[in-house]
Amino acid sequence: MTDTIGGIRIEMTDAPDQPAPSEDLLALYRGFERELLVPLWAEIGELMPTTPTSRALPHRWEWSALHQLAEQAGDLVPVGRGGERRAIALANPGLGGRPFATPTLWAAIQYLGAGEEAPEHRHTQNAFRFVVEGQGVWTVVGDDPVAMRRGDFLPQAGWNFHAHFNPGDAPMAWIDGLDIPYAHFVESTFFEFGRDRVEDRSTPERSKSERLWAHPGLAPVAAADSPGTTPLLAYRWEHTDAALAAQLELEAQGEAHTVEPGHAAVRYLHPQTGGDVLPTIRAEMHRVRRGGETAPRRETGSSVWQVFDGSGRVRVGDHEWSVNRGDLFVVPSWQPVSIVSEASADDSDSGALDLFRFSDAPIHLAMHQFRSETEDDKR
Ligand code: 1HN
Repeated sequence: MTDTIGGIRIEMTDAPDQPAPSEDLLALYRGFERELLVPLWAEIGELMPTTPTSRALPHRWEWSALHQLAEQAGDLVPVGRGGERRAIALANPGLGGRPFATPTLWAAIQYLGAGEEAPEHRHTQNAFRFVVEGQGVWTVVGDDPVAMRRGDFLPQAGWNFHAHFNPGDAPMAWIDGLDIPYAHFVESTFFEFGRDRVEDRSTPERSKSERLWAHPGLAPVAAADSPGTTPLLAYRWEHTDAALAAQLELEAQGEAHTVEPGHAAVRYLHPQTGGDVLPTIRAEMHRVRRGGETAPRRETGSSVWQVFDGSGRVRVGDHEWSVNRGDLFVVPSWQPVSIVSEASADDSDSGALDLFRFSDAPIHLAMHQFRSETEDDKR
């Protein structure tokens, strides 16, 4: 309930024992305003909702529209020092036009034409690349060129110098995920330019990081600890694909290692700690068998999903969309998400619906604020 005295809004709230509007009350509220004070009883409903309520809205972006605009940007807008990247961010319709996919996460499509280079720099924000189509760009992290190909997940921990170059004759697009909105909100951001041109244009199949770290269950004894951020710079699709396939094969043989029937999932992990790959970002790949449907699940914190393969329908809160390869959608905090794997209109895909997902779960876990729930948990 709101009342106004002399132009000042007085929140009466639902709290018991609120005084009737009076001249004295008006003087009190004017005093609050003059001294830049706000009484809790006027705000408690918004500050302490009984469950998380997000300003972010569920939303889907279609890859075809995104890609077409990125291509246009490739024709019209150069990439170089100053602008740094030809990255075009998803702006959640609930977040006032800022380049924020969710209150904590940035997601963008990045486009690099044949022969182009995105100059070296470093920032404290944590980042990753995920490749939904194409290949041919190397991201150089420090002095380690790392190939980018379809299905690869490439984490990029904060404060490492990095540049990208495209030595081939075809453009390439991918998605970037970063914790920019979070870092912006807590005001912890540092940024530095690196070399204007990275001289080493070698294009190794396997990066040094993979040669050292991409051996299951093995870590170099001499390696220093890198708490919170993975030293492995590329998680290759062949491994992710095999891990998901094995879960569904074992399920078909009567063993339950899936999240739920018909729904396999893996999480990208730090090889030294077994924890999440980045201090602020969790990343996973999900596979829902054709005809499968996931139970509604919700959790604290927000996530961004991208369809990697297949098609289907996705429900987030009271929004529902059909999704195809490359489409991105946002799940705000505590909104239930469920996924149905369906044949596409032209039935051209292989069967299962594969989805890449990243979230801010590590922040919520570190603060002991993480909760998740399915319909089953409530029974
Ligand atoms: C950045 O460095 C990259 O390295 C992508 O590819 C997106 C968005 C804001 C600030 C830095 C990249 C970015 C970014």
